[in-house]
Amino acid sequence: MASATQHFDAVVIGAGFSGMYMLKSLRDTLGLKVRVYEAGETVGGTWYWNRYPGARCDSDAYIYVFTFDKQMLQEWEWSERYPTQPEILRYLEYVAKRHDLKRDIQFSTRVIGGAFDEHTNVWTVRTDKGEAVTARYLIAAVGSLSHTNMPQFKGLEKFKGTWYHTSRFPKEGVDFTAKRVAVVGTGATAVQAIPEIAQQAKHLTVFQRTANYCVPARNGKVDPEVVKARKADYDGIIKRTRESFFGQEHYSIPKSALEATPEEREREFDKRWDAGGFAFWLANYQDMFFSSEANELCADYIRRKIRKTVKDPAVAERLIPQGHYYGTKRQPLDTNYYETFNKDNVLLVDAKTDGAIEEMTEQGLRAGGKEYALDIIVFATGFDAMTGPLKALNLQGRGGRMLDQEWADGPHSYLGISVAGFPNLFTITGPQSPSVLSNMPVSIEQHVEWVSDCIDHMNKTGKTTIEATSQAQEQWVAHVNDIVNLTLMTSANSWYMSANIPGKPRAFLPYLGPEGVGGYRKQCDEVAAKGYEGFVVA
Ligand code: NA7
Repeated sequence: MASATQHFDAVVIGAGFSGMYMLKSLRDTLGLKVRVYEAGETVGGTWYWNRYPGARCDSDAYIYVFTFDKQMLQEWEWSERYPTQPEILRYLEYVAKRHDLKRDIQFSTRVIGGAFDEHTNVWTVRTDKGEAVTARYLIAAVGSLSHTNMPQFKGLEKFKGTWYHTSRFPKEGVDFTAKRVAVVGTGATAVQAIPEIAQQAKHLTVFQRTANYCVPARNGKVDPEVVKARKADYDGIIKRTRESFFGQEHYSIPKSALEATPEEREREFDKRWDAGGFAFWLANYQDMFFSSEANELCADYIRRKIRKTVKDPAVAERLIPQGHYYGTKRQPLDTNYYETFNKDNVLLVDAKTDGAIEEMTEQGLRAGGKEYALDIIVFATGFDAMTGPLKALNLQGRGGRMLDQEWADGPHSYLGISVAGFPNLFTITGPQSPSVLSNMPVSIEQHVEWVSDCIDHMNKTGKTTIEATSQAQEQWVAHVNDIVNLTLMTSANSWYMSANIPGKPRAFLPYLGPEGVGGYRKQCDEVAAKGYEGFVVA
């Protein structure tokens, strides 16, 4: 192992939204010496890597921002309701420049290991460039959806065409013109990519394993008067999103779907459907996530929409989800997704009715005993979510324990921000925090500020280590599971439930409530106010 030559107060891994703000906060607010390592060539994290056709944010842009710099909120102008991936990268470059962040970020450098030394109480962090540095604090800002899930398809090496994963698309893009293309997967990514690829490709075959309930995004220009009003009300927006359930300005209907009359329900559903975005998912009847009967009413509405949009009834039936409740998988937002299946050059191959993918061949792929000839395969097969990026860091805590071993049966964390046996390690939007169930920047800012306050407290009180107790951690794990077990979420084979990857132990990865991100924020603040209850501070 290379010997450590430089020492930092903190090392931050990742320069996406989380790492950028963590650096800003520790360096400029606390005056600490910080090094950020980032595998990409520039800032952006998730938004640097996910450059597939149609990649854009599913949260409304006006809340998909940093709020720590009020002038940026006034200055920055988004061009549409949901910004595209290149536009988000431009935004993050603007933030990096304005706050002079890049001078402390080492790009094109991947962290390949970290070990806590129990005698000196510092972390040694190793990189793929052969470098090793030490730091008092180690902060994993590695993103929740950054570890690619590329299934081991039999025969992939035989395929003579080209293939890509959506989360590692070539920077120069891919020309699909005159090509026979396949998209494997129909999650939120594929739902964005499919309509775009279908416009260019000679022929597109979509391989669907599980149909999803999609709702319209309704992207477009935002009325300048609305933009103006929002800019004037940012203090209110910040307060409301921070106190909200999902970090969004969406509020559920305080009523059971079963109590509403059919006419009233239809009106409420229409309102949300017409508004587009996450309204149908996050601002629906309050029992939608709890009662199978209430959920069925919402699902039925979407089924009717699919049948109305897709012209071929047999294709429509294949696109209608079976076997999971509405909203229990991540809501994909649709812009011409269902309409795309009306095009002559688009074919849907559904694992349930047409047969599952068996293998890749020289000429394409075989599914349900039939070979499909292809030039390009696009795998939109998602991520080893939340735990994947952290387990890959090769972190060693007290007594030689390894994080991937500690989490062999699923995540164990305290508040989703700390792990027993791993002192001075913090995980921004880590497993068992609200994270992916919220508008990410809201949760990122909350975690960054909490960690920053904690380190400030440590320095001011002359303490050097903070570590979750096993007892507090296991109570938190039980609490996370108790809450989600009250909902329908656990019944789905979703990536939230770790069920998208063979062999990944079934466990709910984020933290749901009971009062959403607002309540969680209060819990974290109370822990700090009680002298970091549940932690050993020494
Ligand atoms: P998702 O939501 O995990 O979707 C991946 C898709 O790929 C989904 O339809 C999967 O089917 C399918 N898949 C995964 N493995 C296979 C195999 N082995 N064979 C066939 N099909 C497969 O990932 P996304 O990238 O769309 O979205 C991830 C998040 O990024 C999204 O939720 C947003 O938060 C941003 P399945 O449903 O598992 O049966």
